Parts: sequence; C-alpha cells; structure tokens
Amino acid sequence: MLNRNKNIANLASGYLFPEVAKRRRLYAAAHPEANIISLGIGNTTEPLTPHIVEGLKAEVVRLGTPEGYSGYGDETGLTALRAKISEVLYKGIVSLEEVFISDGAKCDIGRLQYLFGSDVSVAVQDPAYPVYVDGSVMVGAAGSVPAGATGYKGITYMPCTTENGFFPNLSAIPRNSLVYFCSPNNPTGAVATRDQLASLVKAVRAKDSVILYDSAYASYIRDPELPLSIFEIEGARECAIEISSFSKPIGFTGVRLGWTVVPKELAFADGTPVITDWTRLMTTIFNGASNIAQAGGLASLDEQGIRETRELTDYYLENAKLIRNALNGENFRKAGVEVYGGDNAPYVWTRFPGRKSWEIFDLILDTCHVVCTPGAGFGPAGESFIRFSSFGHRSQVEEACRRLSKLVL
Ligand code: PL4
Repeated sequence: MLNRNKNIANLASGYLFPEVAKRRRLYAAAHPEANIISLGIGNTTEPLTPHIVEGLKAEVVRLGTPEGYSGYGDETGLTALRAKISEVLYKGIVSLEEVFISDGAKCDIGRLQYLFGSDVSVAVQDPAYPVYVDGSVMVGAAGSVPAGATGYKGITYMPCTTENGFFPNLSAIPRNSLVYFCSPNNPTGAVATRDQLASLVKAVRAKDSVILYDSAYASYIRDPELPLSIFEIEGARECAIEISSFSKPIGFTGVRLGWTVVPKELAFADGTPVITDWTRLMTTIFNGASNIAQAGGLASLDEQGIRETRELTDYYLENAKLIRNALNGENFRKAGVEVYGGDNAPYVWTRFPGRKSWEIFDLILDTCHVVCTPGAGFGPAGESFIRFSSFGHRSQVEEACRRLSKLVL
C-alpha cells in the first residue's frame, strides 16, 4: 500500500468546525428534547436577496437556450465580474487583470499554500481561522506539534490579546515568511486601522515576506476610517495578496464564489512575478467558478445589489449587537466576562477569565442549548475565549440571548 502523506499525518487533531458539529450531534442524540440554537459556525442563514436571485435566474435561463449556452469559461473568471470588482470594491486601485475569480476564499487559501509550497516560514495571528495553520501543515510548510508544545513547529504564532488590542507584535515576523492577516478578524472581531496596516506592510517588507490578507468580512465595516483592503496601504502592492469572498456579503456560502487579488509588482526572489505562477496554477488545477454563481456576483455589484448587500450585512450586525448586549448582562459582568468585536465584524469574542474554552462551550450547550465556538480551537491565545457568530435568524438569536441572560457562571 502507499505510504500516508507525512504532512497530513502531522496534523494534531481534527478540523475545528466538524469537531464542534460532532459535539452538537452527540448532545442532540443524548437530549432529543433540546431545541439547540447555533451561534457557532459562521454560516449564513438569511435567503438570497431578490435582485441577486434575478441575476442567478437570468443566467440559468440563458444557459437553457442554444444561443446563450456556454460551457467552460475562463479559469480566471468572467471579465465583466473582474472589472466590476476592480471598479466597485477597489475603486480602481487594483486592475481587472489582477483579480482572479474563484469558488471561495477557503479554496484559494489552499491553492495559495500550494503555490508557495513547503519552503517558506509561516506566521499567523493567534488566534486565527484554522485553515491558515492546518493548510500550512498539509503542504509541509510546518511540522508536527513537538511534545509538550501548544503549536506546530515552523509556525510563528503572534498573540493577539486584550493587552495588545488584538494587533500582534510585528517584530516576531520571520524573514522570508508568509504572514496570514485577517481583518475584520475571525475570530476576534478586531479591525486593523490604517496605521496598523501601514506598520504591517513596513514590517513585512523589511523581512522580505508576503502578507496573505483575508478580507472575507470587509463588507461588515461601517466605520469609514477603517480600511477595506490592504491595497489602500502604500507599499502593499509589493508585498501582499488579498483573498476575499461573496459568502458573507451576499450569503453565497453554499453558492460558492470568491476572488483573490495578486498585484503585478509582487515578485519572487528570482524576479518572477507571482501573478505569472498564480495564473499558471489557476489555469492548471482550477476550472473556473460556476458561471451561474458569477452572474449572481455580478448582480450584487450594481446599484440594487449593493443596496441589498448592505441590508443583509446590517441584519447580521444587528444580531451581533443583540448578542453583545446579552453578553454584557449582569450575570456575565459579575463573572468578570469581557466582550469584544461585533461592531464592524460579525463575530463577538468573549473572554471568561480563569476558565477553559471547551468547558464554557459545554456549559453553554448544556444549560442554554446554544452552540458557540471555543476560542482555543483558533490557537493557543484563544484559550478562555468563546466566539459567538451573529449568523442566525433574528428570532433564534433573540431566544439564544434570553437563554444566555439566565446562564449561571
Ligand atoms: C466553516 C476568515 C467560517 N466549513 O466561504 P469562503 O470559502 O469564501 O470563505 C471561508 C472563510 C474565509 N476566510 C475567513 C473565514 O472566516 C471563512 C469562513 N469561516 C467560520 O465559522 O469561521 C465558516 C467556517 C467552513 C470553513 O471551514 O471555512
């Protein structure tokens, strides 16, 4: 038989979200009477909005006609969609040739890890979306977890804590590394300021490194002072790639559509433009995003689509406000619980001093029948934290808040 891929064998545990789902399943099986509400996984719940549905439907109808039918499309995406992303979301600071359409941010993160291979160091914000670390281990850019250690060999964990306002100490960035940075952040809900991103770009360039900037939640930013993209920062075109998604702005978590921006100036040590290899990789191992999904994405970027996107993201932000209010209630305050995030981001990050994340997860599941996500699952610095997701129907979020307000800690 074939040997097991040693990189995959290096993974220390199962992927976080299936683990949460498994615990929920086990609990539900043991307590069939429990009406469980999920504020766990960041999965959208509200229906697609009318104008975007029209965009999707029109494409389906077109594909059903002899004159309108088309098969495989351009692997890098529909030119009209690339142009619209460049114009509407980036106000022209990136060109359409630098925008690559994909089937989602998570898939592109995996392909970027493949692009850079095993010969790089990796630095992550700690806590972080688990794909950055687990995917790095899978491609051999990181090793196993040494005995007694809390993290993988070859990964530099940059703690983002209450003490540093969830912005890491950049002096930890190793030379020639891939630096994963997510803003608005999953899971902390923190959003980096323009000055913070300027210092990140400066630090990364000084270390001949590259930022993989995940802006999957940019559509949740309401403060006009906060940057929507790393490319608003001078010098970023020489050191950054941005990954983003239609999942959270318009509920395409199941439809699947995202994009990645690779600026023309970004180059490898031998001078080869990264965009050359990215184009080669995408045209070789990716066959293009669904034409139907792309039509829906396109509809979301005209005037009506932008209005609907705003309404949908406002809905989840209102949920976040309700959750934050519940977590600021007397029972939580008396227990010294601290609440962060949730104003320019759909996640509320909550610290339970002196307690373990999985212990609080179990307590909330058992007494409130509410599923959340244990902070420890996002990295060592997430211990004692719980992430609450604001993706949920309003009535369910309200009910979850009522139950949380009765939680005895
Ligand atoms: C559960 C920072 C959620 N099974 O939908 P995509 O692939 O365009 O975007 C995925 C993504 C990318 N970047 C960040 C994200 O937070 C997410 C989605 N994260 C969460 O609860 O943290 C859904 C997770 C899913 C997964 O593993 O991605």
